[in-house]
Amino acid sequence: MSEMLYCEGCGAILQTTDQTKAGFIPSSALETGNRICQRCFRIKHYNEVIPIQMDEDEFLEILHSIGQTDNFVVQIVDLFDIDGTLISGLPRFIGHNPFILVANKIDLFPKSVKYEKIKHWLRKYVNEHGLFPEEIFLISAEKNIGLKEVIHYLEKEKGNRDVFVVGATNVGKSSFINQVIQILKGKQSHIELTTSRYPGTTLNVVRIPFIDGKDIIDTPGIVNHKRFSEWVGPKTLKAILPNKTVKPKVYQLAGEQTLFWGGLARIDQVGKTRNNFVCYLANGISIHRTKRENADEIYQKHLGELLKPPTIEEAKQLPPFAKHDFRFTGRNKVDIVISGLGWVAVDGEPTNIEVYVPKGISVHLRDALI
Ligand SMILES: Nc1nc2c(ncn2[C@@H]2O[C@H](COP(=O)(O)OP(=O)(O)O)[C@@H](O)[C@H]2O)c(=O)[nH]1
Ligand SMILES: [Mg+2]
Repeated sequence: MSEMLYCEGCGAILQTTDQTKAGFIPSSALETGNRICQRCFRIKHYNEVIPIQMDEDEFLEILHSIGQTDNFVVQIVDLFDIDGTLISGLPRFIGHNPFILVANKIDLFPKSVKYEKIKHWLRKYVNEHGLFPEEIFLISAEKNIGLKEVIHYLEKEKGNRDVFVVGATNVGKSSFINQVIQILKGKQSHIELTTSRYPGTTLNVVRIPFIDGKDIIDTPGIVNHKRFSEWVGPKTLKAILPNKTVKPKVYQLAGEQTLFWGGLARIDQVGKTRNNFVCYLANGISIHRTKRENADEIYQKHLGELLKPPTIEEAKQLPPFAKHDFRFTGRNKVDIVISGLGWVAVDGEPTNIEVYVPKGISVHLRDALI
């Protein structure tokens, strides 16, 4: 190949020599004018994935280069995993460039939630993490909610700048750009970035003509190794990522009880108190309530069967449980967040709570979101 060609789905440099490396395309396909690598083709048509390791240094270089010129930045976070997908170090990378925060996947929240309340909560939360976006938007890239507002804002405020879309892996960056281009150009656009539930789908920057001769630019995601989605096998991944509005599951616990979220997490109420535990997680994960004193035995006997996901095979790939201790003061409602899996909103009397998740996954407390 003389000139360099890039995959229109993931941004990798197209090559015809090594099937195991990014950007491979059979030469026959390339000759007929195709500009989609084999990996993107398979993700799109068969929902199959061929894992390719993204070089993290290469990626940080991309991010740093954003800060060296005049750009407008859109940071996307996943509303279902805010803590796991917020990049609080963003200003370090983008310098003085302005940015907005676009919180995606609002379609997963119960219909009754008040957008203004969530936005208010988010603003406070990101401010506390040292981020001061120009504006915050709640959207669903998939269900086309709130996209027009973002486009209007960009049209008005971006000035003579390219727009870089950044964020953690899997927050919906590519889905967002596909939808924006669809709204702006309709069927004229033949461009479709590859999207999938597997982290690491986009491999390089992809420039797409946007407004006023400027581009909108897709980027690979930053990997956060403390999220569930970075640890589990494909079957478990499918089960834990919600694809529909999440139905909160309410448990009234009356002392020394345990909730298992499949075999992925165990939440213990320690002490003889009365509490409400409202669980927000993918509808397909079954919750199993038991007496705390029996929890160990049930876990040993039934992991991968009664307690699933994970499947028995995929359970073997997960690290053993590690314990996280929390004190619920009873003063105001809190969420205990398990990164990439969901959260439990706790209300009621003061109590201690123990959470067990595979070692390496982040668990923490926050003010209740809903
Ligand atoms: N429920 C829901 N899922 C979404 C939405 N946007 C994207 N996704 C899903 O999130 C996953 C990652 O999307 P992708 O665009 O590839 O994310 P990227 O890695 O940030 O580019 C895919 O499985 C998408 O179907 C949304 O608005 N709602
Ligand atoms: Mg992507």
